[in-house]
Amino acid sequence: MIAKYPEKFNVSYLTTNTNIDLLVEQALKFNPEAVVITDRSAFNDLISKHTLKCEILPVEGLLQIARSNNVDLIIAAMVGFAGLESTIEAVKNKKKIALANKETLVVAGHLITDLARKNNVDIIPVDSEHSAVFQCLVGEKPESLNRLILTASGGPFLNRSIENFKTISIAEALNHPNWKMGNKITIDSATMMNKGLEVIEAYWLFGIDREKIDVLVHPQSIIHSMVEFTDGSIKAQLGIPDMKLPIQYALSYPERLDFNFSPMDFSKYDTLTFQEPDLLKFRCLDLAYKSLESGGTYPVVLNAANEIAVEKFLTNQITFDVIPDIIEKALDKNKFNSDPDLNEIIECDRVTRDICKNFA
Ligand code: MN3
Repeated sequence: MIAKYPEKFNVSYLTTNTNIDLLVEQALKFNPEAVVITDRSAFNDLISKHTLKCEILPVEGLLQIARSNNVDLIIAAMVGFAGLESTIEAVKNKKKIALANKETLVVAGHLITDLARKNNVDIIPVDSEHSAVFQCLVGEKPESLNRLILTASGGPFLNRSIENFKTISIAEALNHPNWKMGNKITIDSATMMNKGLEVIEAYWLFGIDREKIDVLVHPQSIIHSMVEFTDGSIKAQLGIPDMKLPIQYALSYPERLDFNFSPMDFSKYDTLTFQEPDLLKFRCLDLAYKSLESGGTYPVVLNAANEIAVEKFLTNQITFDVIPDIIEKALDKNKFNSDPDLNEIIECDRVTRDICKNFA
């Protein structure tokens, strides 16, 4: 998409954690000023190869990007807590943010939205549900918003009985029915923690009461989310599940650019179905709702404990059904702080990870 619109977009920086091959391919294509490789050994690897003309920077380079005068938009798409500090720095430096990293708002929504307001910075969601809501809200007044309905595919275990959650294999959990995504978010989709994180993300992005954010299971993933207004009218945003569209919209907003899409054939989707989420089966979603309600450091603990629990599952240390147990135990141990600053968030995240490493 960026290659298609060279007059609109100019790539100044590219970053990766470990995916060096793709980074090199993109750097040769877009000629950035510099690339950042956050993983230390991947960084050393690339440095030793010296295949690029541009500067090659380690993880500290993220802050350089956030402060650069040549950058007006940053796509924040790192996985998990790792994206927090550079995103905050970018907002402080008045960079428009296309936000793909939901964890950032989950753990520090109050800090980021405050800073964005003070610095007059737009945060444009990339997450497909939030992009859908964002698109439905164009031209509407905030006070007309009555309810957000975030749709959820329900993941691969929607119809599996909870008694059989213990025997779920890693391969089964990584096999998402509708979306191709990274490992962490795919497991989050299987536990429905992903939807829980998205409820918290929506709370901060759209400034709506948490009681007015509903989750609706819609296995076909054709409706990406909906907004109900005070007159009862409901707007939905639909399309074939393809992340390229919300990414492009975040970059082109408020314009729409052409997109080489395959037209939606509704006859192939003659049945769109909906159901309430089962909070007893998908306890992670319930824990996320409760964490949002309790506020303060609870979402920080929720997120850190989830990251550790997912990692333990992916490395065969725990079974799938234990993921919510670990998160619940961590939430019980939270030393509650109702209004944590950045350092307190970082400390709470670190302490929670330490505690969770000993849970099994
Ligand atoms: Mn999503």
